[in-house]
Amino acid sequence: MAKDLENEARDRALARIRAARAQRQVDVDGWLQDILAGDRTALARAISLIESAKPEDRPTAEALIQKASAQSGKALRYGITGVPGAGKSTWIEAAGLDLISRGHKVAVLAVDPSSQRTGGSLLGDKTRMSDLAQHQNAFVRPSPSGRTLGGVAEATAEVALLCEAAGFDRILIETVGVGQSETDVRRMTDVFVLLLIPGGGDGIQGIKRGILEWADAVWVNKADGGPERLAAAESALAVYKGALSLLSAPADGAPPLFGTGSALDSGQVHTLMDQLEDRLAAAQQSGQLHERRARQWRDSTEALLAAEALRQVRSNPKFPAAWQQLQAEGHHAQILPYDAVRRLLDGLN
Ligand SMILES: Nc1nc2c(ncn2[C@@H]2O[C@H](COP(=O)(O)OP(=O)(O)OP(=O)(O)O)[C@@H](O)[C@H]2O)c(=O)[nH]1
Ligand SMILES: [Mg+2]
Repeated sequence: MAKDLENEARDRALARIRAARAQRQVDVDGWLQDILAGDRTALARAISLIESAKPEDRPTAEALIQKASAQSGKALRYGITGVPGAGKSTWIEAAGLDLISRGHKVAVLAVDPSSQRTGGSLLGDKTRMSDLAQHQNAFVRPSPSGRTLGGVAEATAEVALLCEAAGFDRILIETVGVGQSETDVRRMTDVFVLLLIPGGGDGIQGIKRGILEWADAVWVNKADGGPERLAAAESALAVYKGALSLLSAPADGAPPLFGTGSALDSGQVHTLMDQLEDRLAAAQQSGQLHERRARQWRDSTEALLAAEALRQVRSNPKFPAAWQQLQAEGHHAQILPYDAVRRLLDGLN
């Protein structure tokens, strides 16, 4: 009798768990339906979940991303980088409005690793992009705090995917071009725009070599306000072209577009957008875009694999002692690093 009661209680508990699981399942599906139907609140909530630093939020976030990925792949992604204050947000607002006038729906995301320190520059960005932010065919999302579980770039890629599922067919991603983040952004965008400013010291303004090689368009911004500024912009562009000619052929095969202009001049931005959209259409036709995405997929997977392999090695119980011993002896014994790595890995097995 007692046994029966026990069994009954257990069955009831199991049924409750199953129901809760099913409920969660329904939630994810319903949630995704809302996102697909264009519900902004549902999208914003999903993005917050992706950016959450709580491990318990991760399974739901992953379930959403997984399901949403079936609806994505059709949007085109722009990456915009440049030194702080180059005019990226201003340019994006003009470019975004231009894309909307062509019938597109535009999502703007920002990767700003510094925002953790400064408390977020995106509040500023939202004000700067006020016309775009208020447009019904646009979605402007403040940058994640940098406290997400994975990297900021990974979170941005996931957010971009959700935005695609929500029907945004042009995703513009702003990143400050002075750190690692822009290389990550390059890995997830179909076209990469570098903004420079006139008179920025050595002309390439501390922009990393990788960015120089990968820019699809280089625009010296703030070429307005008089002949002196125009001349300064032209000379900045000349320095840049000089720097680029020292490098090997562009990694993607297509030489970058060069220009000077003003992000405050919508006509000039429109002209550049014409060229970029034409390029994207041609790359789609020729299969180049497909190749680029395949390469991006491989690079991202490789980067993840490297990080995961390192994590596994470090979590091996024998690792701390072996690592310490190697550090204590390796240098004095003049063991070459690759030899040290081999010995270390052998010792862990
Ligand atoms: N004269 C002129 N001013 C511009 C132009 N583009 C941007 N600005 C101004 O430059 C300042 C910085 O512009 P933002 O668009 O915020 O620059 P940003 O690169 O997004 O800046 P961060 O996100 O802080 O790195 C603002 O005051 C803009 O109004 C331009 O083409 N010409
Ligand atoms: Mg900005």
